[in-house]
Amino acid sequence: MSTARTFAPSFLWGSATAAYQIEGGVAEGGRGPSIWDTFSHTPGRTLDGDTGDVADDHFHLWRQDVAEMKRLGLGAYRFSISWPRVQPGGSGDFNADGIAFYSNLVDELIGAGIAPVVTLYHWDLPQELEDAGGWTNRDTAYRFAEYAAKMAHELGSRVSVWTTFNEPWCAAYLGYGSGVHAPGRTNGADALAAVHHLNLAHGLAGRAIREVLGDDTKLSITLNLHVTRPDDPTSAADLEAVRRIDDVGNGAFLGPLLDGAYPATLFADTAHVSDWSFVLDGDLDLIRVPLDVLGVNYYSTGRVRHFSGEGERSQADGHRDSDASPWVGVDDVEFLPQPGPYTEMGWNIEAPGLTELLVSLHAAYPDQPLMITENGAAFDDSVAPDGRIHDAGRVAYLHDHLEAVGVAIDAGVDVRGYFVWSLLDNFEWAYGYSKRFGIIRVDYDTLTRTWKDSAYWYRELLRTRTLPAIESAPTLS
Ligand code: PNW
Repeated sequence: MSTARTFAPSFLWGSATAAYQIEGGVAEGGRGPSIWDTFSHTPGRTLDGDTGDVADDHFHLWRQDVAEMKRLGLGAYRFSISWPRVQPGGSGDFNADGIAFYSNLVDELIGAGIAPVVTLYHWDLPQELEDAGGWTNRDTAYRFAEYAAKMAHELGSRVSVWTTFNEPWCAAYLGYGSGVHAPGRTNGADALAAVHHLNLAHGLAGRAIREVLGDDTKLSITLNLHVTRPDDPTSAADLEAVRRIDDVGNGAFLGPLLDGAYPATLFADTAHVSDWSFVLDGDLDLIRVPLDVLGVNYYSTGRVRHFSGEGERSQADGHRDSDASPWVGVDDVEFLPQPGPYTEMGWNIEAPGLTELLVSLHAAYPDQPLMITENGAAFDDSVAPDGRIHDAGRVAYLHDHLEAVGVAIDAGVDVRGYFVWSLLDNFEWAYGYSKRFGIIRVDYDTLTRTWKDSAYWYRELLRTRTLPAIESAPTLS
């Protein structure tokens, strides 16, 4: 039995979305094509050939969506800017209509008392830049910094937090390694080059934003950090497997962003894939900019063991099947199925993993404020005969993970806020519309928005700032 828990008045409560997942309007208002338009329109890339052409039609329904947020009582809204909407080719001319769309959205949010938390890149690279090499091309990092500076200039101090990237891990390893995300390339060396150029782009953009807006501006990046357990904690080989996944998955970003260096072991582990000659003198100084807050996306955990090379290797790492692995250079590690329960994504539910992650981040970076920029769950949310959506599984998931955040706060971790993924059901990348993460249901035929029980639950939580007690308190492992 847990007891009720009240969060501090300064704790930021929000919900999150991403441009390509909700906007639609892909050929409207002067928007250029992105790698996700190309990818989703390529047969076989997304489930049932789903695309973001219409999505939630947020491009037209944005005022209504902000009204829903206001009804929910959100303190903040995390959304992403579609780069090709504001700069169709990724370099050169900007598109005034595209910029106006986001400027109006920001004004509407502020008018509703909601703090805009902006992400500059949630995976929708302008196609023209991909044609020139995408994130394997160092030049893309400089183009990104120009785009960032322009947006800082246009939206200015109306934006509460500027986030450069959402999950560069996905952009690099799923986009260029396993190929299950756009641009769908499967080359380990390219994926590592993408990792570095995304890091570099973060540093260049962070500096550019600070130059435009001054030191008061709040700068951030959001990472999906991997909580990975050894199958046998007494096995040195399994612990080594965890270390390798940790380096490729977490250290490749945390290292340069917060420590000013890549883990030396990462270079050694991936030497057979890449010589990392794309890391130039001075890059690491450019990448490390003080982060006002580090965004943490958390959904699930992983379990690995050393793979001896014999028999079939299990790859139950929660990623959609691909012959190529996103774990570049890590050939002797096996991902094992986790015990349930699971969400519809097949991801295991393990709230204490979030406490663990936050506590370990705080131990490594004691002065670094943190924020949960995504947490949520896909469930089959059918509409009940009473017309409501009784998503008890999602309510339990959100409750237990907020409890896990509370436990971390009690342990001294500086967590500034929490954003539910997602405000609306939306285009779940390679899974198309088959997975629903929203606290608000979207009927894809009528585009009608309907609050699920979780939305009513979240509204009450935001009103009281108090997480009610539940019968089965999550236990810390
Ligand atoms: C995040 N993985 O994606 C994204 O930021 C969202 O756009 C997305 O809708 C949400 O989580 C739910 O999937 C991820 O394979 C996609 O580890 C894949 C992974 C992690 C996060």
